[in-house]
Amino acid sequence: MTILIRGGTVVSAAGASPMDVVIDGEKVAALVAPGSEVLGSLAESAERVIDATGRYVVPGGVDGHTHMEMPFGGTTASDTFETGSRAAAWGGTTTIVDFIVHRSGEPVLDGIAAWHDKADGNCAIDFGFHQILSGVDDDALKAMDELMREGVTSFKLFMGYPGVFFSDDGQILRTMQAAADSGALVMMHAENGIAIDVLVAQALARGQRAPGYHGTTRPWETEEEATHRAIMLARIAGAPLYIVHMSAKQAVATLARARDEGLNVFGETCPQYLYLSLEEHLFAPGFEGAKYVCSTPLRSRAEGHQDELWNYLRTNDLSVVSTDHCPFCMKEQKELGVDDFSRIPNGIGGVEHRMDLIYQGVVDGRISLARWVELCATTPARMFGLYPQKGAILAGADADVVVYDPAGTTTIGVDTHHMRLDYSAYEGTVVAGHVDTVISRGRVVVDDGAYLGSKSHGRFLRRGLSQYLL
Ligand code: DUC
Ligand code: ZN
Ligand code: ZN
Repeated sequence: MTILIRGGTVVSAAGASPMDVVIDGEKVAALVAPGSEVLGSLAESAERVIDATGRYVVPGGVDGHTHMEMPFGGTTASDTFETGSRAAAWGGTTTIVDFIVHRSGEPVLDGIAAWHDKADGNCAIDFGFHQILSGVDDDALKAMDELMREGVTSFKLFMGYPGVFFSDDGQILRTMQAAADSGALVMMHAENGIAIDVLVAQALARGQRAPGYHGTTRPWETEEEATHRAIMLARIAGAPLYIVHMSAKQAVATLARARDEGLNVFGETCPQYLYLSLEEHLFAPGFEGAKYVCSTPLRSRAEGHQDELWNYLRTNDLSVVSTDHCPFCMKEQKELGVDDFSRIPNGIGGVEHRMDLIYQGVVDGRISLARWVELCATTPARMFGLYPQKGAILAGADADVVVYDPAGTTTIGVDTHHMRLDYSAYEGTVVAGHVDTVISRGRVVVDDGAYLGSKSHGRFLRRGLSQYLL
């Protein structure tokens, strides 16, 4: 199908300009200056013309951190690839990169087949995989090369969750050394899980069982210490490092210092850490706080973490906003921890709302329009070896395009969202901006409030190396 998007303002990581976009089949064919003579004939031959007057035309969002159907915490994340990718599309995200699970002692290569079984033919938008490696051993190190050949070029390690996903410092160092040789990207869950387990046991012994104690038993020091240690190990190995879901301002300050010293290290944060807090959400009355149990935890607003994270996004000390989409329903899932916060499955669902919540940062004067696109599409595409196929509207790129109405508004809530989740972490929040039209590889999947996508549309993306490698 040929589509002409006319009259809009195309926004890239470099800025915004009035431009018409021509889509031919699955690809962007051309960007044309308005008023150009070629437009007349294009407008006549296009099978569909979308009037984007007064709208922004932006690259489809790239969410580099999701957990569809993740078995975790005694249950399984509630969104399947089908339901979660549909919700992502509704929110203007056209690519996800999901994590293949591996647990200590299991054969690593069993995971990729299981993830293809879940995702292939069930995903409304294009998707790639990262690989989790737990308790790294020789089998895991060998598997890394095989996975790289399959287009899985990034590997997540955990300094938290002892006995489940945890790797010790020697295992982390060996993985980083292998990554330094192969060009793989190591992603780190930076929390000192050994110390956290002591604090959790002590809190429970004191009778502190409510969800809020999930936050107080994971103090900022446990994130900052692990962040520092991970950076030092990466420095020894000479490997790049990407730290996921950063929430503590002190940890990001440590990352920023390392970047200033020239180390090739990067940080990601998520909307929940920019909007939600320990006091208002995790310590909400009764069991309400369970909705907000995730790791790293929400941080104190009184201590100013949220404002500092926005600043770090503006200054590029934080490079990417992902969602860490890992939804668990209150009923029968979060409820597993009704008497004991340490049994509440860790995770928040948000794949649908990232573009809108970060656009609100533009409206609030925290980041520029171009930075919105850079944080939500262009940098994640580059970071995970998908650019320029994804992350930008360029001739020859995949036609993943969102027509975004800056004058519209979006009301977030369980009655209107499309995620398979029986609550919303942002219930009642009204944000500026509205996703009008979403195009995934040349197919209109969301059109003015109607869903036109299909679960068989999304294709697996064999990713290249991170484009931030030196
Ligand atoms: N943190 C979460 O909150 N959920 C999934 C895994 C993780 O690291
Ligand atoms: Zn994590
Ligand atoms: Zn995660």
